[in-house]
Amino acid sequence: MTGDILSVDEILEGLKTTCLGRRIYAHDSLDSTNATAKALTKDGAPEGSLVIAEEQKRGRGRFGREWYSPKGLGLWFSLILRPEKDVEKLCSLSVLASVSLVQAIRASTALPVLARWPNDCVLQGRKLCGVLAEIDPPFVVLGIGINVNNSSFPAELPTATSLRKELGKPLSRVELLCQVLLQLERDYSLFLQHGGLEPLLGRAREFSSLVGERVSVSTGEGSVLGEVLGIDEEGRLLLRLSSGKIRPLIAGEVRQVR
Ligand code: BT5
Repeated sequence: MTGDILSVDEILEGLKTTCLGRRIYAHDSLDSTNATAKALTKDGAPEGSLVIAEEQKRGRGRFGREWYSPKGLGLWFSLILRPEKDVEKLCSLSVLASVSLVQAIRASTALPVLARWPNDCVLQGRKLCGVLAEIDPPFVVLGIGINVNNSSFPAELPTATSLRKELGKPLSRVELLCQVLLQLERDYSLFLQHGGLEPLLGRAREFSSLVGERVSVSTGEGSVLGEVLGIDEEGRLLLRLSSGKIRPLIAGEVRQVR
């Protein structure tokens, strides 16, 4: 793991994909890899292009939140996708990415990571990864942040964790990146072939931190309380309300209720 620098050569050496990451834009520092990737779509960057940075100065989360992206410690990257589908319906790509992330991280570390709908990976409730899929028709920029070798986090992030903290030792970011990209490519092609998440639903359920839990989901139209039944093929969270009615939710912030 000498150096563990995210250089184009090191990444290409370990990469087994045919599309994702075949064109790489590697930077030392960027405001946000998603912002750079969006700009690159205008310059004709091909599908699968990877934008990666050692640090982000203004890494972003959903709803204008910040994503803490310190230098050399994590994987902060974005992929340019062009799914040739009705991209407006693609809220399911963040669900897809969280399932692929769980699979790849479990294979690399054997840690019991789970996916927390719609866009996180967690370990015992602590946030390890975040996904931000931004739709910019006909493109989707899929941004992924993974806390890899952080030994600590700022006080404002008491529920963040990293693979290093959980494993007690550092991990090669390049190897993990190659594993994540390969898994994402497999899952993305399944998604394209079937026109939805259907082939991934078994894993989405198995890896879910929420199935069977009582939750409160805050949506644009207020909070909804219910029990999580699963995820459907459009990536919606299926909630059973106290009336017995099943309500699919497209987006929202989930909080477990004891
Ligand atoms: C997310 O948003 O979780 C999406 C994060 C996506 C980050 C990637 S990095 C590469 C690409 N380029 C970008 O600019 N972004 C993407 P959300 O669900 O809104 O969660 C954001 C919240 O997570 C923040 O308000 C904090 O509470 C917390 N947070 C921020 N940084 C964190 C970190 N490094 N680890 C864990 N939690 C964090």
